[in-house]
Amino acid sequence: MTTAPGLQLVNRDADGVDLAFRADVLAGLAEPQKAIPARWFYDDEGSQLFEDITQQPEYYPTRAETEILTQHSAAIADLIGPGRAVVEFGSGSSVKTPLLLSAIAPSAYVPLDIAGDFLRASSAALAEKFPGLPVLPVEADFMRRVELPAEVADLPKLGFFPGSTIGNMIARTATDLLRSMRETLGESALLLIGMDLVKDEDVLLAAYDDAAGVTARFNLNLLERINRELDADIPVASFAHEARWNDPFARIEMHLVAREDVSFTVSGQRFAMRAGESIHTENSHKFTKRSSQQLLAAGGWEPRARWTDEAKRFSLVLAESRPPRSAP
Ligand code: AVI
Repeated sequence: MTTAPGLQLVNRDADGVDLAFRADVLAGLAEPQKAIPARWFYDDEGSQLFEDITQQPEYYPTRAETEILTQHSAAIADLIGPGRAVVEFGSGSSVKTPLLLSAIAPSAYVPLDIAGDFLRASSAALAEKFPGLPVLPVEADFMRRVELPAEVADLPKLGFFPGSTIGNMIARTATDLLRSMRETLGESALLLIGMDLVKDEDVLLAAYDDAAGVTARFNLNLLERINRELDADIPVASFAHEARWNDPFARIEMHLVAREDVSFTVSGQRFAMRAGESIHTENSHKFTKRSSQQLLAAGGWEPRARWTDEAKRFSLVLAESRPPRSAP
């Protein structure tokens, strides 16, 4: 494994408080529409709850994308060809990554993640499954250009970004990421990206508010995490999980809604909320064929092929890096 020694990605104060977490929470709670970035969901508890969400009957994206990778593996492999270095943006899923790697005969696998522990554990598991494949994890924030290991410098690259995680970003951030991916992967790279599709509102709302209450626990865990880590006293039982469909933006929004008037302290700062007021915690954008094409184009990628699951709930798009041009 090749992680830079001493690489310090999380900035903590003397009490071990993650300073970026505290800054985001304090700034977000001071906004007129309170909001906290979704990336703070994923502490150990939240990561486990997300894994549990993917097992819920209502949460179709993981099963639909796995179906695509299984059913269309031959066509996907044909277009990608053998010998590419697969660069995964994120630590890799225990199911989807092996499906892709077994389908395409890659020359190396390079997972990028800011969460080093998670990265090391998933890389070790992968290396065991694919004994002949060089596995070269890089601990890095992939929202910016990442320096890839020298071993893959001259190999053609395939970026892999499954799960429709791109949908958790607003268009501006998603575009920035797609551009950074081009810079990380270099000329003539390919990108295989999962993009969830617009569909019946009831199906979407159920996927983000499952009957077993796992997504509700995932959302509320953010408040528990603030209490655990930021010296806070948020009355978690006074909040309810809510999933909303925002049609103009074609996205599911998750909110934490105050059931009654509440006041609480976070890191010495006092906040108050009225009953019904919410903290906006996540966007999950859904795409059409057209909107996915537009977003990819804005980020410098041209779709080459597109697959959906049988029920047309989810899409996997293979795109090619395009040099910038100003003429039509
Ligand atoms: C990680 N991401 C793609 C998930 C989604 O569907 O937007 C996160 C999630 N939030 C609630 N359920 C799942």
